[in-house]
Amino acid sequence: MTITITAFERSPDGGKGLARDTRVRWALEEVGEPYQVRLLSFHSMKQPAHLTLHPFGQIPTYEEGDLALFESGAIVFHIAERRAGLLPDDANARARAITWMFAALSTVEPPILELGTARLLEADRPWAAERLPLVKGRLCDRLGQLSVRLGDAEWLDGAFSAGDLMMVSVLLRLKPSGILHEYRNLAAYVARGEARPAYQRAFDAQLATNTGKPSTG
Ligand SMILES: N[C@@H](CCC(=O)N[C@@H](CS)C(=O)NCC(=O)O)C(=O)O
Repeated sequence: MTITITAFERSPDGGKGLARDTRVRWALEEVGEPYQVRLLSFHSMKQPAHLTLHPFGQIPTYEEGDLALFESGAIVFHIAERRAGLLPDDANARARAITWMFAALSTVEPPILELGTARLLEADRPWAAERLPLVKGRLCDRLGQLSVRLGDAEWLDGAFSAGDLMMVSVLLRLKPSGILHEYRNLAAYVARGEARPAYQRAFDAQLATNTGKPSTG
């Protein structure tokens, strides 16, 4: 059955891979599943046709037969559950990998997004200079804890899993800030994720969309 996902017609990041369709593309590439992409303008994302798929008028969405999903976490989880390659067979290891997916999305991503908001959307507010160090401090607390847990390991819990795919995807949003380099093991972890052939194919595909150039992957 054909899988169709949605992505920005023109991503605000110009193709740096930070839009959340990249993590879905990456999961599909990891499990070797072909997919189609329906590109959406900001305007069309807010129209009834898309709102029936995504109540918040965002990307990505996922359609396969009569199944329609939104939320990148739910989509990656669905892909990982239905196809081999992203979740371990052992029940406990699988539960831990899923735990890391949730940790990425609900514990690590929020302070990263908060930093983006503080820097990009609130910089001209009178209280911005006071707030920014607080936001950065909260983020650094989380990154420090994650860095300690990862230690010298290659991945978060044994072999690469959907938990790593999600954690690397979330941490990638920090790349433009340079903060990642304050945590050498996290920077190396993200680089390992980016070096995976499946990530590169996903990245190239979204870049091709955003630059109009054919994919190199
Ligand atoms: N929690 C959602 C967030 C989705 C989201 O924020 N999508 C962004 C692109 S990465 C979007 O569509 N932004 C445009 C908008 O909100 O109008 C997920 O993980 O899928």
